[in-house]
This record gives sequence, C-alpha cells and structure tokens, in this order.
Amino acid sequence: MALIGNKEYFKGIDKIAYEGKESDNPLAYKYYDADRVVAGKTMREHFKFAMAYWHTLCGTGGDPFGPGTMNHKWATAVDPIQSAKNKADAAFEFITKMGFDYYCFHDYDLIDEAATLAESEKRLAIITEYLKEKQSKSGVKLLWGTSNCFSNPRYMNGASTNPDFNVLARAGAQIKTALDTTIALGGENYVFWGGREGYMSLLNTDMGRELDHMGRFLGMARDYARSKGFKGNFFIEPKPMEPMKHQYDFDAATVIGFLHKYDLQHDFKLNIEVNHATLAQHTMQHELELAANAGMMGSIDANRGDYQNGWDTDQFPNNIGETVEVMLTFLKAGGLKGGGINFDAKLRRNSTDYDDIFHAHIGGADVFARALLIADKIISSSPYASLRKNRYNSFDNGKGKQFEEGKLNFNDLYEIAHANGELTLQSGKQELFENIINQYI
Ligand code: XUL
Ligand code: CO
Repeated sequence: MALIGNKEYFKGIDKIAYEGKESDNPLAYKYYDADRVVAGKTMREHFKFAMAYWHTLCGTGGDPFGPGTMNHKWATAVDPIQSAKNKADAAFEFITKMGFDYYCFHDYDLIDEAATLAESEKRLAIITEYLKEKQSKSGVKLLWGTSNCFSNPRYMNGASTNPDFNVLARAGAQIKTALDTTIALGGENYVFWGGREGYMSLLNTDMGRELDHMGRFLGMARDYARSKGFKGNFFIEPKPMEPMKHQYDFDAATVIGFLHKYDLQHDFKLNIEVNHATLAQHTMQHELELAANAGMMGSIDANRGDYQNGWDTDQFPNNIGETVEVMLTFLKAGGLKGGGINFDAKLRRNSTDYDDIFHAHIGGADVFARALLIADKIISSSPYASLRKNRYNSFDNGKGKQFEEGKLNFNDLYEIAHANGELTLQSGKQELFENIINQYI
C-alpha cells in the first residue's frame, strides 16, 4: 500500500468557506454556496467544479520569453515517482481546501513520461494506485482523463493524423493506457483535444486522408474503452488553431459535422472551452448553443482570453455579463451532459504567491455561481423567455405550424405570400433584451 504523504503545501490556508457577498475575507466564497439549491439542483451538482492538473500543479509560468517564475515545493524531488506522489498530495490538498469535488488530467501531468513506453506504463500504474487511495480518502472524483499526444517531438506532425502510420500506432498505445488509467480511477468522461491534429501547410498535407484516419482512430478508441466497461462520455474539445495553423476540431459546428460523418455521434459530445471559442471568432454562448441543439453540450473548460490580443491566454473567468449568457444557455439546455466546469486556466506569470491560485479559483467559482443566480432569475421572473418565444409565435399555429410539421410545399409558400401582400416589420428588440439582462445583473 502506498504511503499517503502528510506534508502540507498550502500552509496557513484553511478550507474555503461560503461567507456571502458582504464578507471582505478574500479567502472566502461570496456567491458559491455548494449546497444551495438553484433551479432544482445544488450549485455543487450544477457545476461539478474541477481543478486542471496541468495548469495548477505542472505550470510554472514559463513563456517563450522567459522561464517559469513559480518554484513549486512539490516539484523538488529528483525521483520521478516521489515527485509524482508529492504532486498528487499537493493536488488533493488544494482540491479539498477549495471544496471542489473533481479533477482532470493528462497522463503525463500525473507522472513524467519515461524513456520507453513500457517504463511509462509502469510509472502510470504506480501513480494510479496512489491516486485511487487519495480519491477514496477525500471523496474527490475524476471528471475526465486525457492523453498528452502533442508535447513529445514524436507528435510534431500530429498523432492520429500523422502521415507516418507508426506514430499513429504509438498514439494508440498511449491513449489505450490513458483510457485504462481513467477507467481504473472511475473517470466519468474521457477527453480528446487534438492539439496537433491539423496542419501547418496544406502543401504537404492530404487533409481528406488525415480526417479519415482521425475518424477511424476515435472509433477504435471508443470500441476499446467500451469493451473495458467504460460507460462515460467521450468529449472532443474544439480549438481552431494553436499550436497548428489550422486544427481539424476547429469549432463546435465543425466537430458536430465530423462526428456525424464518422458515426461517432452516439458516444461523443463536446467539451467547450471559452478561450477556444473566442479564438475561433465565436462567443462561448454561440458554441454552447450549437452543442446544446445537437444534444452534445457535454462539458466546459472555463477560462477567458484577452480582448486586445485574442490569444489563448487561459485567464481565470471574471466577466459576469458573458458568464450570465453562458448560464442562460446552460439552464435552458438542462445542464451539461456528463461533464462539469473544469478550470482550464492559469495564473499570470507574475502571480507568484501561494494564495494566488486560491484567489484565482475562488473568483472563477464565484463568477459562475453569481451568473447562475442571475440567469435563474432572468428565466423565472423576467419577460426574457416569453419575449424570445413570442418572436416565433407565427409558427405556433396555422400555416407556420403546418410548415414546421412538413405539411407545406414550396408552391404553398408562394401562394401564402401572394395572399398576405406586403408585411409589417417585426422588431428584434435587441436593446430591450440587453437591458433585461443588465437589470438582473
Ligand atoms: C489546450 C487545452 C487542453 C485540453 C486538454 O488549449 O485546452 O489543455 O483541455 O488537452
Ligand atoms: Co481545455
């Protein structure tokens, strides 16, 4: 049995409590009250907040212009297994102090990749046992696992879309182990983010063949996981670019079409990330609406970009107006299908104190909680829902209803138009809608 470490990494910070909006304690929730019921569910159930292992434990603040600035105390051991255990101790201490119920990881966030595939698998098996024990002691669960098939130079031309079959096979082996790890830890979902599934230049790329490979590969991964008893969802996480010039999982619309083309639509849903939406020149609400309409609003990677430079800066969420719009779609769709809110966000390079990571997650959770309360009020007591519905009331009966039921042909439209004569304009009332949202904020 692995020995669970007893070192405290975040000394002086206790469990974060809900103290209400009048509190001026920076290490307390002002809005996230885990057991408060809103729209029929507790906040805890609505959100399923998760910590992202990669940013919170592995990220050190490095950027292309300089090294990391954060000297994590859990990253000082030389032995990779000891180092991974220390990291797990810090992770679970953090998640527990935040009062979150979930975490998410890439395989090699948990433990460093070794020189060979066989040795990497052994390492992962050791840390999996350790994590199992930490999960059962704390009650913290795995929201999703994934595999890092983009950092190692072997994946520079892609993983499942690599023009070299042997690299594709290597990605298959790695993802098989990542699926085994996720299943062993009771993971509720499994994510595919196609970091290098795309191209830098079309001149050297057979896009059609690469897409066929990716579709077949994902089907094989699904079949393997199902054969091992995995009942959860598979999620694709759209992102239009970065690191590649163009990524195949460009945005929600592209991915939904891809899933249907390759017959993956019954097992796969979407993990939508705010900063990926804006990188694709969409709003987060646009991406969520598309996913919800396809029955594929699976999970959310919460963060935000930067309005001035547009990069994938992965900042913590703090825009209340935008998050209210997200929560309107969220509530309308009846919540996420299997997933939760994973803070795929990182501290700024110059946020180097240990309490900064708490402030970041507290702020993120409070923005979602506050937005949920506002969106619930907008839906339940403002004219918003009826105004929106009434814009379509010409389809609720008569010829409009017959059209929706497929009972009219094109010539019928022609005759109806002639009978109607010129029409009066119907205002879209956008400014009124905007004012109603602001009134409730
Ligand atoms: C990258 C990104 C990933 C995925 C998981 O932009 O969002 O961290 O969430 O691979
Ligand atoms: Co993400």
